[in-house]
Amino acid sequence: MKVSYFHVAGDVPDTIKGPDGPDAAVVIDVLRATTTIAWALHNGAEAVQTFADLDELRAEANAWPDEKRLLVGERGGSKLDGFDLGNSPVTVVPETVKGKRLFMSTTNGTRSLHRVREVACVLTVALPNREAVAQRLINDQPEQVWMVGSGWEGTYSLEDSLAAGALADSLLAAGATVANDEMQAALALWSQWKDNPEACLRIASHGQRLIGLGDHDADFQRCAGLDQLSVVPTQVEPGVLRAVSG
Ligand code: 3SL
Repeated sequence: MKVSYFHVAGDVPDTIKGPDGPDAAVVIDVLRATTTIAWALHNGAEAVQTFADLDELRAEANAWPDEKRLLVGERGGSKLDGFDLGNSPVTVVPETVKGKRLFMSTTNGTRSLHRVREVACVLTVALPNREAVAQRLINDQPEQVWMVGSGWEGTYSLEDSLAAGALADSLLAAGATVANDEMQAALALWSQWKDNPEACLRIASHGQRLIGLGDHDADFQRCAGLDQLSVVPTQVEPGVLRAVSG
């Protein structure tokens, strides 16, 4: 297994669609989309359907029974008006999400998912389900794995690289090899922060943005909690993620 990392959707080469493309893509948005997805599916959501475009989201959601859907929307770190939930892993508790489909759009994370949606195997990872996703990849042994961060509006983000390094650390221990310099740098970052990932999330620019918006202590705790969940969010049709245990 060869593992590469791309910081943001815009860095993903167009060869993604050809014979040199990946066998598996793993999308990362530690703060907070892929952490919210992992917790929502762990807590019993039927599926999370992701959208880059809000009009498409509303059209699809309107075709779904009212009592079985939740609209999850975030822009700039805040909940969108008219949506049921913002993008926080703390709010997707069983009483709210069990049996429901979450129609979700976020500033960056859902764009990365959109970029890779045609890959044969698409997973999402965050720190709480890092080991579960690693075990799935180790079992399935895809030849080329592309991890894709979400960043912030096209720019690098520290916390996504941290999680890429965390996942790669587990994969390398099982025999995987590094295929690009971005992956090598992410491993170095993980080795620096692995004893205190929350500190890394808090100094990251998006961590600072969230702190500027108000108290996000519970979000930081949840997003930094390592290897707590066995759920592996897996794309089952374009844009639709379901829980599969690792
Ligand atoms: O950028 C995104 O997709 C979001 O995860 C950002 S936030 O953490 O909800 O502010």
